[in-house]
Amino acid sequence: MTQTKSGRSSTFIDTAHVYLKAGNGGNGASSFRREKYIPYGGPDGGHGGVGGSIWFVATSNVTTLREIAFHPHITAEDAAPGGGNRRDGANGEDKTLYVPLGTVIKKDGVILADLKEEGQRFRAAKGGRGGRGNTAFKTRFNTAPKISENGEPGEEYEAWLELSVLADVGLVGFPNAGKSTLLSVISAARPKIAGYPFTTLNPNIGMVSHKGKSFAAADIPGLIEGAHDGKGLGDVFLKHILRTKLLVHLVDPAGFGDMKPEKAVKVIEKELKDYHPLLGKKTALLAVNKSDLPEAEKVHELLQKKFKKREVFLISAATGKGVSKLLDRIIKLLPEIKQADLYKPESAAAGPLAGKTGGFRIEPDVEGTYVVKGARIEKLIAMTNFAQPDSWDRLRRIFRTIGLDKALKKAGAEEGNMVRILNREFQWSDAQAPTGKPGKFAYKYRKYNQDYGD
Ligand SMILES: Nc1nc2c(ncn2[C@@H]2O[C@H](COP(=O)(O)OP(=O)(O)OP(=O)(O)O)[C@@H](O)[C@H]2O)c(=O)[nH]1
Ligand SMILES: [Mg+2]
Repeated sequence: MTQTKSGRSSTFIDTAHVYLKAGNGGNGASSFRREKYIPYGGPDGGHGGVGGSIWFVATSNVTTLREIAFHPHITAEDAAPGGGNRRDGANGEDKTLYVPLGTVIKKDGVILADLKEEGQRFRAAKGGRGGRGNTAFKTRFNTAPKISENGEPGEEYEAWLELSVLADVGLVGFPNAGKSTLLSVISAARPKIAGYPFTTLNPNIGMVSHKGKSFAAADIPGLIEGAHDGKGLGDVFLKHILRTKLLVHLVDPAGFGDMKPEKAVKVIEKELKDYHPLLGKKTALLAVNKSDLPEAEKVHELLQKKFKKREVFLISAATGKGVSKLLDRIIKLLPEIKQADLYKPESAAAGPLAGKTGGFRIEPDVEGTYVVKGARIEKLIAMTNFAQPDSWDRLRRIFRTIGLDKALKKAGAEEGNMVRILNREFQWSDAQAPTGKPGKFAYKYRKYNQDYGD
């Protein structure tokens, strides 16, 4: 296992900042049937294919976000354009990424998905729809349309992935208390065990089966005083027990350093509470470990006396003594814990998911320039094939229908002003449109070569 400078294992990574770009839809085709002896063959331009989407799938086969964090540029395939003879373009292939159970996907601080179940799927970025070929624009009045749509751009944004390990039971305690030993005894997990502090550098999870019941247990690195503030390895991993239902607090009868076991228990519990109030309220079973050591029994009695309302167990992770009784209690307690009391990942800011806003808004830019923003209108621009005069007419018509002309006029737009939408700029004119009736607004157009940052 490789180690980073901080001494932390670099194989366990629980956050990833990624850039997602789903595949663009294919452009529709504008084409006409041309065959011998068939005059006026009619439009036969096929539709573009659908762009590939990006999916995240939760699986217990993966335990870290490492792969994703190291390859943060995630794209799905673009679709192929439509062709003549009604040939539709091929769809782009989807991209599927596997993430550990307990992965939360966020955009601008808002939770999009919380993947908790085995096989749970989330489409994080949707591939663009294919542009329609000119066959779709045939009407009674226009039997030979030279209009085809461009493909819809695939969804594109930056996302944050955060993993908080999902386990029913969390094992906590000072370093060297025997947490990893216990996990190795009750499950098939094989965490590293050694007689020095901070053996465990990242959380381990094991499935425990006991008397026909099963649950997941997580062993997190040892906590020390100040862990909630970042001392030791503590705070990085405390979040991983936030979502557990129950804690088992292992106590070393020898205490920790100069600290007596009784004090040690209080220190750990304070760390938990200081990190998050919910951790302080979680049901926690105390278990004095290493019962084979001579002082263990006395420590057990003492703790039982000091913490009257608590259940205190005496076990030996090494010999297995008392472990079955502890597991009995755990499987009895687990179903009694209410889901409602558990921690739920929170969104940083409440609000509607971005990208869902219909309509548009006009923002004055530099003198004489207006920027029009809105998901729908921007999509319309992206899907317009500006090489086709007929597409132009269609765009003008839509602008009029959705009220953009009126809104621009109300916003103070004057003859010759610029109107910018997405990466295109139009010159706005109240004069006669090339094809329209007098008094309708016209747009002359020029393309911006580069995209705008926002
Ligand atoms: N005598 C005795 N030793 C034990 C028992 N359980 C664990 N140990 C020993 O205690 C030491 C620490 O055990 P670990 O399981 O690595 O402890 P940990 O709590 O995971 O420690 P960190 O990962 O450093 O936080 C090892 O040398 C174990 O062999 C026990 O029941 N009796
Ligand atoms: Mg350990």
